[in-house]
Amino acid sequence: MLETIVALATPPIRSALAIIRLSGEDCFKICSSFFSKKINVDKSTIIHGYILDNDEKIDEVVLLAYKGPKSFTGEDSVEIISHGSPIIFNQIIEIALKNGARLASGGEFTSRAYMNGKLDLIQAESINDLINAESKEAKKIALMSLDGSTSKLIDPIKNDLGDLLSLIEVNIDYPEYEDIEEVNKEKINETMNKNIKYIKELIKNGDKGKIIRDGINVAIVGKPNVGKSSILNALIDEDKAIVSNIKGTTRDIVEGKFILNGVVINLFDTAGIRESDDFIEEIGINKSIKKLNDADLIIAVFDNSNFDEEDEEILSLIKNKHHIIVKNKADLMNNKDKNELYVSALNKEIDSLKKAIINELNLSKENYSNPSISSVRELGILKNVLEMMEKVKRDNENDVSIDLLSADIKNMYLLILSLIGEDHDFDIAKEIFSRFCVGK
Ligand SMILES: Nc1nc2c(ncn2[C@@H]2O[C@H](COP(=O)(O)OP(=O)(O)OP(=O)(O)O)[C@@H](O)[C@H]2O)c(=O)[nH]1
Ligand SMILES: [Mg+2]
Repeated sequence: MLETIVALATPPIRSALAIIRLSGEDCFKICSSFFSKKINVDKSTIIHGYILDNDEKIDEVVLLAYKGPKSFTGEDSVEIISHGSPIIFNQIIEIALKNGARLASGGEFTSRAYMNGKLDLIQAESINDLINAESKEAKKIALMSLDGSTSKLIDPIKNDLGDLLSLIEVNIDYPEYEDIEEVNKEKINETMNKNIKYIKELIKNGDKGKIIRDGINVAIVGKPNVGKSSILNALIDEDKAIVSNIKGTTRDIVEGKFILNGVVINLFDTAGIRESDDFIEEIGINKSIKKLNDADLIIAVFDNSNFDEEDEEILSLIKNKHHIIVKNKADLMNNKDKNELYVSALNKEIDSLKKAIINELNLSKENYSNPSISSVRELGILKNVLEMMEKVKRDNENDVSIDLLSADIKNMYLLILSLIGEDHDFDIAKEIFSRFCVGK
C-alpha cells in the first residue's frame, strides 16, 4: 500500500489562498482526523469547514475530496484551500504529517498518476513544461502533450513494429499455422521504409517544437565598439547593457530575453573580440568565444569602420556556425549594399534583424499549431530508433536472417514503448496473443 503524501501545491509565499494537496489510500481517514466535518469516503465532495489541531481552530478552509480513480493521481486525493499565510499552510501540513501523511518528494503526485495509468510518460513530462512555459506557444505545445495528442504520434510506429514483431514470432514459433502472413524481406523493408520516413518527419517537427519549448540561445559577437550592447538593448527594449564609445566596455556576458513569434530568445551580449593585453578583458574575450561556440545562432556585428584583421577573425570564428551578419550604425552610412543587412541600434531600427532571425530559425507560427515530440529525452529515443531502423533495413537488404533481425526489431519496439513508459510490462507472448488468436 502506498503511503499518503502531502505537499503545498501553491508557492510557499504569502498570498490570498494556498492549496495543500494529499493523495493516498488513507487520505480521507487522515483528513477526517483534523477536519471539523465528516468526509464522505464514497464519493467526491466539496466541503466547507475548519482545520482543527485537537480543539484549536487553525483555519477556515474549503476541502475538495476526490474519490479515486477519478482524481489526478488516480488515488483518493484531497485539496485543502486555506488562507495563504505561511504560518497557516505550514501548520496544516504539520498536522497532516502528525496524523500519518508523509511529505511528498518533487514530482511524486505526477509519478503516482503515471503509475496508476492516468498519464503516460510523455504526458507526465509535459506537466513540467506546462508550468515552465514562457510563451503562449510553449504552453500550447505542452497542453497538446498533456491531453495525449503527442503520445498518439507514436501509435503508428508502435502498431507497425508490434505487428511485425508478432508476425515474426508466430512465423518462427508456430510454423504449422498456414493462414498467417509470411514475413519476408519485402515485408520488413516496407515496414522499415514507411517508419523511417515517418520518424524523420517527427524529428524535424520535434526540433522545431524543442525551440518553442526551450527557447533559443543567440550570441551577439563582433569586435569592440560595433554596437553589440546597443543591439541587445534595442532587441529587448530595455537599457540593460552599458553602452559607451570606449572600446572594451562590455567584459562579462550580459543576458537579455525577448519573445519573437512565440519563441523565447535568450540573448547574450559578449565582450568585443580583439587582441588585448588587459588580463580582465582577455577573460571576457575567452567567455565570448565560448558563448559563440555554445549558441544556437550567432549575430555577428560589423560597423562602418574599416574591415580589418579583427573582423577577419570574427568571420573565421563563426563560419561553421549558424549565423546572421549584420551591419550596425546604418545611420552613418551613405552607400548601402542591397545584399547586406543594416540596422541602427542607436535609432532602434532593428526590425530587419528581427525578420532575419525569424527567417533563419524558421519561426513561423504555423509550426507550433501541431503536437510534436520535443523533449530531449523523447527526441533522443526517436533518433536512436531511427538509427536502428536504418541498420535493420541495411541488414535485411544484405540477407541477414529474419530471426537475427527480430532481436533488433524487438529492441526498437521496446524503445518506442519506453517513450510512453510502457516498456516495463512488455511481454512478447501477450503481444502475440493480443494480435492473433493463436491457440484460442
Ligand atoms: N551612430 C550610431 N552609433 C551607434 C549605433 N549603435 C551603437 N552606437 C554607438 O557606438 C558606441 C559603442 O556601442 P556599444 O553598444 O557599447 O558597442 P559594443 O560593441 O557593445 O562595444 P564593446 O562592449 O566595447 O565591445 C556607443 O557610443 C554607441 O552609442 C548606431 O546604430 N549608430
Ligand atoms: Mg558592449
